[in-house]
Amino acid sequence: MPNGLDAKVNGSGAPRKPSEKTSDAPVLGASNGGAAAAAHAGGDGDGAPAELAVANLPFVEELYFQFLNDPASVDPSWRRYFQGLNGNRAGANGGAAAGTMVPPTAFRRSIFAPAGAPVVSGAGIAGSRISVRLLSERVQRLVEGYRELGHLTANLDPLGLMRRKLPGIALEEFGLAEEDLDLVFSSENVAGPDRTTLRELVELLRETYSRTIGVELAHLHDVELRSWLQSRMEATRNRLVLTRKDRLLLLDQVIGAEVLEQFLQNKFLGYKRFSLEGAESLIPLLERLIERAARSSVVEIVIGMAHRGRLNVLANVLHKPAAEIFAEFQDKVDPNDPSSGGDVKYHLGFSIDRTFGPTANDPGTHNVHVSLAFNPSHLEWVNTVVQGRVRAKQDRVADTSRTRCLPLLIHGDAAFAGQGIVAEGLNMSELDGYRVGGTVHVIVNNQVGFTTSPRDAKSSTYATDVARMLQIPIFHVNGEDPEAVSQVVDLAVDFRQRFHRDVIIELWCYRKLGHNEGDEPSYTQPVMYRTIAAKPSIRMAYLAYDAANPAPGGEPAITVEETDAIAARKRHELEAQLEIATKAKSPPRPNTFAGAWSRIKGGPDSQVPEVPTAASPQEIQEVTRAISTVPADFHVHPKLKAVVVDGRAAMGAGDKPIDWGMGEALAFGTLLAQGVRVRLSGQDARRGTFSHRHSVLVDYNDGHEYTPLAHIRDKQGTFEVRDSPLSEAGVLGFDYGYSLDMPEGLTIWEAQFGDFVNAAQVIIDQFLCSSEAKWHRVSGLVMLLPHGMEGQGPEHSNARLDRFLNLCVNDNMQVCNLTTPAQYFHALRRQVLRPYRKPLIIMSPKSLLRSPAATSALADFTGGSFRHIIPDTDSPGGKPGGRGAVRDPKQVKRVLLCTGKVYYDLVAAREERGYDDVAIVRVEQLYPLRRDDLLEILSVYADGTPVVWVQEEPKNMGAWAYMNRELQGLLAGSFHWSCVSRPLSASPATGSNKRHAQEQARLMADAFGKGP
Ligand SMILES: Cc1ncc(C[n+]2csc(CCOP(=O)(O)OP(=O)(O)O)c2C)c(N)n1
Repeated sequence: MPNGLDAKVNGSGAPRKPSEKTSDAPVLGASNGGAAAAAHAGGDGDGAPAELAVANLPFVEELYFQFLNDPASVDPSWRRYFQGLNGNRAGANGGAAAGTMVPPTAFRRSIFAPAGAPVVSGAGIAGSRISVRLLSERVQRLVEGYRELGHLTANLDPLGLMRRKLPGIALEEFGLAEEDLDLVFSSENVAGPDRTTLRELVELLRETYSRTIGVELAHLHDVELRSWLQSRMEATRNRLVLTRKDRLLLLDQVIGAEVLEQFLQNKFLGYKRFSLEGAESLIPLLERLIERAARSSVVEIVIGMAHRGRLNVLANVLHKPAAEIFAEFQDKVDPNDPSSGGDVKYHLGFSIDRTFGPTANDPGTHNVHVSLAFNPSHLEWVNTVVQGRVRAKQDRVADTSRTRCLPLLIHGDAAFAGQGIVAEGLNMSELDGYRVGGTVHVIVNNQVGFTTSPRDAKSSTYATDVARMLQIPIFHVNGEDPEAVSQVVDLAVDFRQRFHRDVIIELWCYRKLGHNEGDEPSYTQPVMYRTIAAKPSIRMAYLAYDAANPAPGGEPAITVEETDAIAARKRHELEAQLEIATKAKSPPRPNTFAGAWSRIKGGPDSQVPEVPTAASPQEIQEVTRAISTVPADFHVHPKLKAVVVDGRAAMGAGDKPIDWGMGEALAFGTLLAQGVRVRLSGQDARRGTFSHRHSVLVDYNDGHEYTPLAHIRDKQGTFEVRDSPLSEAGVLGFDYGYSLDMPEGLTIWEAQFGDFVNAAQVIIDQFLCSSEAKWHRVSGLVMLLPHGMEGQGPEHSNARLDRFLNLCVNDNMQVCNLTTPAQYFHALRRQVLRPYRKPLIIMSPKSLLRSPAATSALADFTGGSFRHIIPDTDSPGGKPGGRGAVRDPKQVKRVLLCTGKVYYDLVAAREERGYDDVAIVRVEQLYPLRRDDLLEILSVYADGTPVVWVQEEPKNMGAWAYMNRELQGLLAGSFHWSCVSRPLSASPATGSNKRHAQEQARLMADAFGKGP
């Protein structure tokens, strides 16, 4: 029960005058019963007592909070009243919601305030008798109000056109009034003095939270994060005071950006360049960010960004010689050199070593390697690729704190709000398998996406709202305030380095021209573009800022003439670069295979020799011992022990045929023993979707984990197997990125079922299959895509082999559909041991994982190598003696050519039917196809023998179209070439198991061509 209703406020001595319409405060405060009586007496029939309006509300509000926390603590008559409130979430049980109800944060929103009631009496609080505590609480709520909502009143939009959906902050909302401004309050929990007037406090809060920086913190649950940010911002009023020299530097950078755009416009009129004009502040922002990061132990930065302003970033941040950019505009490609002209200029990457020397505050010299990742047009899809690259770089140098390598992603506002891949990347940021120590995101909010206005592009208040899912601050900053931009950069970098989390900077600016330079933006945004046309440039805005906010030390303001001189110098430099470009014959070739890549090749498959991939018996034994042994105090699940521990020990000893899971474990283990790093990520990858892998064992008693492959020998490669979040696109992008920067490792992404891989189609199309052609970037990523028609319905049957094969050209990928564990073993080892990097797409098995037919002998691991095509002589029944054996190739009447699981169906059918004149040949690697090997294998059969491509997929899927393209001409004249498959179909498979079986029987009958 408040006892201070008659207290004097801060010694002002003026008792609060109660509203004449309401009960006198001492009466209200005298007893709960009295108050309740007043409430009832004044009730208007719907439970809203008129007496509770205005001046009494603080008392009733406080009593109500008390009731919410402990219903028994208030007088029964009050309790009855509160319980009876319409819509009272406390409910009939009284206090059912106690502790969960959020008290109104603003006085005007009190649930007791009658509609339309004035918020405070005209006399103001200072003139009233009121509890010191209550008033202080209101001040505290005001402080919290600014911290939580101050961003809503910040001046962010340089165009001044932004319409606010939510109200701003006014004293009245918190039960305070102008008259209270000179009262002194405790300000202990705000940076600065412990006591201050409300006026000073409000000024500090406004400057910190509502000037030209808006910061969103309300979603942070972690008090440490909030307190750190609040104290950093409040202590400086969220402003960095820059010296004249600093300001000149910023202006130099802004002018550099402006002059480049204008130069390109003049010299290459009509060319697309996706101008940065209107957002030139991005350049000083990035410059400061890179330097700050370099000074706080970052040695490598990987940037991902789209087209907007990219040429400017390349020239002015990455220091790509302008002559190279001009040469690209001049389109100086050698039409005979397939490696030139792979992508448009505003998608190209570049890298540079930047050095930052000593300053007054930092005596050190800092080097940082900055790369801009190659990028497709597809906005935002580079995000997780960059993060994967950074993770690999961190792993390479054992940067366990992940503070030495930093991902920096630059986004457009429409793209950030619209593309779902953004959410996937953000969700991955705190997961052990994908963490990179925090990505710095810069959203260049030019308030339009192509021609689409924000109201049609997002449902949220800010383009950045999706990032509120994370415990990270979101800074919004007006791009025309250079000191505010510098301040948020410092906060962002320091936050990332300290808390190892993502951080968001939204740079509010505008787009001076249309989406590209040929577009007329006033067709769709006439009002905005009239405002833009009348606006002085960012350079002028900076100058105006400098004049209005004098630099410390009484230094004179920077003059227009000074900036004109800078601009003239920069134009002169660009003229010289243009001359170099004009004289050059062709642009320089991008440097591809340097550093970690110097040992590695891309290009044609035939130019890189095969390497031995068999393991020695000792290596097999060593790995077997590791994977079939657990610590003495580890309790393997009783059902697993026989399969994984005892079973794998027997396989490794040669006492049992080796199955798929063991074959894979031996491939991983032998590579690890050789020091190779192995990373496998995918949904449920640790156990394996089909419960065949069990790479991480979980103690049956207490749930702790043991990873046998991490215990092969003291010095071995790192084994990392990760259950991924339920994403295909984001995770595949990440692992692809990882493979780019871990060329010596084995990096694998596994789909739950291959059918889901098309959720990541952009990564496949824009990166995996085309990055070498476009950007000279090669990847050795392995994709495991469970594939096979096994009666599981349309979405658990088909990894769309046809689509991968359709993308194959110029040896850009390898596509396999393997039939034995030994083949899988050799394919994985070959992928790393051969100094050749190409994505390897494997249609991986499902039922074959447990099929006794699909096993291999130990000798196939200690000898042999990967086989592109396997002739019939290696099939069960392919050798003389067995039922259905092919005795003499010359007697063969039909050759069945197939790939993957259907091979086993054909062998079983041949054996069942006792045919001895049908040969079955397996194509294990479909692309690149060894056509000569195939011809040689077929050469033992008589001319004119029918060669039938048999596939279980519908005719418009699987490998038929591709094989037909490859072989029709090759076999013409020698063999009769045809196809047996399921009929053409829109859906990959039937949903009926019965129908599946019928189709399968039919397929087998057709394959042998001898009827059912
Ligand atoms: C995934 C994708 N969809 C569509 C496009 C076509 N497109 C290019 S730029 C653009 C607008 C982007 O707006 P915003 O993200 O605000 O960046 P801005 O161009 O305004 O800098 C669109 C839709 C694209 N490049 N990528």
